[in-house]
Amino acid sequence: FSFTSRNRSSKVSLLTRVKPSFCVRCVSSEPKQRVREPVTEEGVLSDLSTFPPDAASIASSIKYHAEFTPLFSSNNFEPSKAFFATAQSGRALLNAIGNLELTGEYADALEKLGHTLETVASQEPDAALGNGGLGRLASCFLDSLATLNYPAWGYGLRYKYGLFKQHLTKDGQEEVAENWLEIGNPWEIVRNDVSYTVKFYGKVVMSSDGKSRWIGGEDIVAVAYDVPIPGYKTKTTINLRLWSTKVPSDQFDLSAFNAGEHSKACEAQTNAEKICYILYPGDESEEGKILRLKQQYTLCSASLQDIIARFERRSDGSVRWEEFPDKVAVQMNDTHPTLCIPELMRILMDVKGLTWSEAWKITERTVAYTNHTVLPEALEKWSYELMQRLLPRHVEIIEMIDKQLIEDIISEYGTSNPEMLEKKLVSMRILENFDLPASVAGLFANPEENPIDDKTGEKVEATDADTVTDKEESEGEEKSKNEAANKEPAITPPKMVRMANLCVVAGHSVNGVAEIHSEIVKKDVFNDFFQLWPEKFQNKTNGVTPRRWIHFCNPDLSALITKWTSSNDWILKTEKLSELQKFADNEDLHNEWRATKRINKIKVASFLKEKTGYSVNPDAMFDIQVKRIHEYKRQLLNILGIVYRYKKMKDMNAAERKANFVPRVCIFGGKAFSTYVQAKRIIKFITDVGATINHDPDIGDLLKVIFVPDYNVTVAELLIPASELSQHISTAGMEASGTSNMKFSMNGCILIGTLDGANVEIRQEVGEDNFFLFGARAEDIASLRKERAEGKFVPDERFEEVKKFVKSGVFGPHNYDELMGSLEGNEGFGRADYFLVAKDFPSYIECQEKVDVAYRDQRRWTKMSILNTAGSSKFSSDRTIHEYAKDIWNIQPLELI
Ligand code: NBX
Repeated sequence: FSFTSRNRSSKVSLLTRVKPSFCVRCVSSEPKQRVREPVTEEGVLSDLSTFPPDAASIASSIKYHAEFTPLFSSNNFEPSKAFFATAQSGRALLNAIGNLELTGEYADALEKLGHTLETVASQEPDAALGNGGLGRLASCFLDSLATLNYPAWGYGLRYKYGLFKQHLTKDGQEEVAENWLEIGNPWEIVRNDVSYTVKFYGKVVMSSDGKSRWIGGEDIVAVAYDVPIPGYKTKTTINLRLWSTKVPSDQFDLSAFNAGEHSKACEAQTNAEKICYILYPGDESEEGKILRLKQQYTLCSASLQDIIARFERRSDGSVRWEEFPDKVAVQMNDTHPTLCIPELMRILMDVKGLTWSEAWKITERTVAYTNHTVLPEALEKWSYELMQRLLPRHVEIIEMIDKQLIEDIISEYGTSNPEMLEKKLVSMRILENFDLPASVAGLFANPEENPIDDKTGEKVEATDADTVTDKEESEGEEKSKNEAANKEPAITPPKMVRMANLCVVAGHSVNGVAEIHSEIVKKDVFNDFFQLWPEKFQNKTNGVTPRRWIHFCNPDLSALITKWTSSNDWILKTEKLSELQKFADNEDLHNEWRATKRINKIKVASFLKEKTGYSVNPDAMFDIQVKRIHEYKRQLLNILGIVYRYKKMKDMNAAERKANFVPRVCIFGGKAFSTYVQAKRIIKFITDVGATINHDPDIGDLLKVIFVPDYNVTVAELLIPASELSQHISTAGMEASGTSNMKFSMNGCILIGTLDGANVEIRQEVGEDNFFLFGARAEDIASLRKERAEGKFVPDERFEEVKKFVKSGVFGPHNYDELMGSLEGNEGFGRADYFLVAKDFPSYIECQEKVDVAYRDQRRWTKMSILNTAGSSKFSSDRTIHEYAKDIWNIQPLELI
């Protein structure tokens, strides 16, 4: 079907594919001049409205995002600055037609065909190809890049299966494969003309010209699938290029197949295809580790080959490699794309013939790194031995970078203090558990034997008096032999490659994702690097797109904001949201605000009924914690707070209960990583608590506890607009930023939280009175942990009471010993309450009592809610992207002609 849009005279056909040969792309030699040229071999889009009408397809214009590594490639002459990430974008249709301002027309057209937009939209499976916040952030960034007309692309892998579908059974979480491509994917354009060979294994040889060459091994092919990302109210559409892997066509073993050895014939094919089967395949086995490393390398190699090929094509025959960093930026979103560094070095040196120092200068100026976690166990390390087998040339390059780093460190700190120098080297080196190179090893062999002259930094020659006689030496040897024989054989620690260190060393910029997190990155995680290169370190506080996270997911609130701020400018200029402040006490706004929230709550109530069978009262407070299940995010603190509330209710009579408690619907959602046992226990515990409380006739509507299965972007779009209180209660210093906190605040939800991640900035922006703060501060965590581990901390009586209550079996026969044991101040069951649940429990429950008091006063609550929306303007990803563009990528928006 077709129709003429309000703003654009273009026919739009649903579910037709854009033919690559009809695509256009933008080219400009200056940021402000843009001309369009037809593209035949590469279907890069800039402007949907310029597609021939019969080919212009909304359906193919925007799509899912996978675990991707957007390489936002910018530069002056083509859209291609690079950004690496994971994407998790949910559904595409409403976002696409919304950004093109065609929602009304689409709805009308569908109605004429006997359908509603809502039903059609609900047919689309969520593209849950990301993991959590990291991936969703990348999707928001793509929306902002397109909206703001920045020349940028995303790159990623096209996973056949998403993370997993979460089912809840009587045993807790069960994972089921998520076959999101099963019924086809109208949002992608397969580009069989854009493919690259990616190599694994093999060996490095020196060719006659003295250059290293990587030969042999196993080759696979990465084929591009393009996903157009249209901006809001602009003609710009950027590209998300996802790679799918297959076996090179000449490698199908026809003779084996004909000889009846079918499995053998298909082996190479399966090997290649399985690289893109799933996101984060289990990596406990050796096979699993190899697969993950193959995924990372495929992404890096194919994307860089693509970027370089485009750079060369644009260079009019004379490639000036030194200009590469002016034209291309690669933003590595976490460490998954770290192999970009040695891959760019390899291509520049081994394929393009540059010298080490030329290639290094280019690489350094091109790549930048965003850190998303301070958890030491989440900082990626790869086995050196495995990496050397799979990527022998890259390991040589990494060794060279490591050697160069050692030299830099020595030249900065000198050798006069070997102890300090050794500490620096141990903490900063890319290669972990390695001996020092021979050139410096002597310094540390035995400082007693090799004293260093403090003034000159030179080794002092041994005098006769220092000389060990042969006899003494052999006696010494004998002694050590005896000692060794009596000891357990020493376990040699495995040699590892530290990916984050490589990113910090090679990147010209390193950023955290919220102010407090960036400070921790400087003061703690990468402090030694910060001391050496302070100019590299930056903060880029995360943001979320106000299009998806207010305008589309909460149309009633959007209309209200437009009405009260007198225009819809706020969608692009979120600073206009602050105009709501002047109406924070206006009764009419209050009534409309509350009515909007109530409509959203009713929608959620019917969703919960359908998904879980539980009925909830839409007049109760909707209290929500939705995020990945992780001990540091402390869903356990939330549920123990609920248990405390329940126990208190049980100790009262009906009248007292009613007088003392505000009715609440406590909603949880989130996936636990499939091998994260403790996280799965938490899910099981929450569902068990819910099963008891929800069926307790004494409690009724006063308290409901619901775990929403299979939390994803679509569920978030439904829950967030209906939320009144949301929980962001991580142990201070552990959540890098959080982004759902921003979405909740934008939608007029009040946060209860610790001073962690972006909470700190949200509280500053919305005002201290409009945020429920509790808990220990980041700077106190280390000493509190120590106190807890040493058994010096005495938990609050109320906490002990709650644990006893759980152990009494009130929530069923399941044994929660291990879960509850993790909260004891000893190491018996894990990490001695490492996340300080016991410590923060009293301030948390007291804060929750203040929440009840505030909610009873609906005028006060509504004002707080309005002031949250009004104060959330900083958290638009448009602001974040402008900062990346200016401070890291050095790019400007294109001005459309
Ligand atoms: O990135 C998340 C952080 O936890 C959030 O605080 C932050 O807001 C968000 C965006 O900056 N990190 C995250 O989602 N990490 C991963 O998904 C991840 C997955 C696997 C892995 C490392 C990180 N090996």
